[in-house]
Amino acid sequence: MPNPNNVGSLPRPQLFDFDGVAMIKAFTDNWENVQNFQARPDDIVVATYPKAGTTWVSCILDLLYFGQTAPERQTSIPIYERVPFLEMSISNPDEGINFVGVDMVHKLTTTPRLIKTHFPVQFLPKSFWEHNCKIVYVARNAKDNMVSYYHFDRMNAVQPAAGEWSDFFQRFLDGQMVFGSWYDHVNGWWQKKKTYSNLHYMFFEDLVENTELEINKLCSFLGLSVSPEIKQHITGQVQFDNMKKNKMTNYSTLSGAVMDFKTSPFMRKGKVGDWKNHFTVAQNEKFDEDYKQKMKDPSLQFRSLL
Ligand code: PPS
Repeated sequence: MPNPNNVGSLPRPQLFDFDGVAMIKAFTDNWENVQNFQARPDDIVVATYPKAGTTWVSCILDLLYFGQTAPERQTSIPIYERVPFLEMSISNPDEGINFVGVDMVHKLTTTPRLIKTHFPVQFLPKSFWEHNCKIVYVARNAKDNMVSYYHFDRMNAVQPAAGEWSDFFQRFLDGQMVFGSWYDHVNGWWQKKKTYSNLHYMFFEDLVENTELEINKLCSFLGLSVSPEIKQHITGQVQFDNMKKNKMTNYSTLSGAVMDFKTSPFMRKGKVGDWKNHFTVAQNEKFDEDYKQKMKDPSLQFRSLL
């Protein structure tokens, strides 16, 4: 009997505690090489809790830096190769899968290198801090983040099985998700921003509300001078429907072996407030109570929780 939690022939992994953070082997197997990674001063890191808008911001950055000079990238290289996932280390030769983030970064020929990570702040390799690299952190409100993560775990063989929604809901509150607690993640990076000025902290909800404004803020942070016409063009290129249609941004190149798009596509809804279609009234009350206990810093405010 095939395991219904598997996608393709890959067995679903187990979570384990790794220095106080729930992790899976795919993101710890290459630990030494990842931690010893040598950053360059102009490397740009996109850091997020999973499902917070990584791909969206990765595409924006790629277009800002290379949209004019290397437009062929956009139509020939999947976003996960243009912006490699540093800590990923998975290989399944039978399925033709071999993703080792560090090696993928080393193969990049363009400058700056754009690098994705889902690490909580304490796991980021020290070389990035030593070189004062620019870091873009994207955060998404916990309820929508949870829902998006649930659908991702249903369809992605690299992740532990999602299980029942009610169990997933509780595991999210308990921080038993790959890359640990959402609460620790968004707070950890928020605290870092207070002392590390090369960190730009942005919110998924702001991107939905006004993508162009967020692109403007990104350009200021990165010191990029981009014409209003190009910014407007990029805003159009990264709208949800366009990214969903685009094979180089919608992850369809991984559909089958790793991801099961019949269960749920990678570009699923891209909305704020979809949690209302998932949370029961009781779950919402429980969530809100728990949230108050965990989110103690009044300077970190998320929108669209109500
Ligand atoms: S991952 O796997 O952690 O890298 O996923 P990530 O890219 O962080 O998050 C995926 C969610 O972001 C939504 N998304 C977008 N929403 C609106 N507009 C654009 N352009 C866009 N691009 C990605 C994507 O649909 C996932 O959210 P959900 O709520 O599941 O749709």
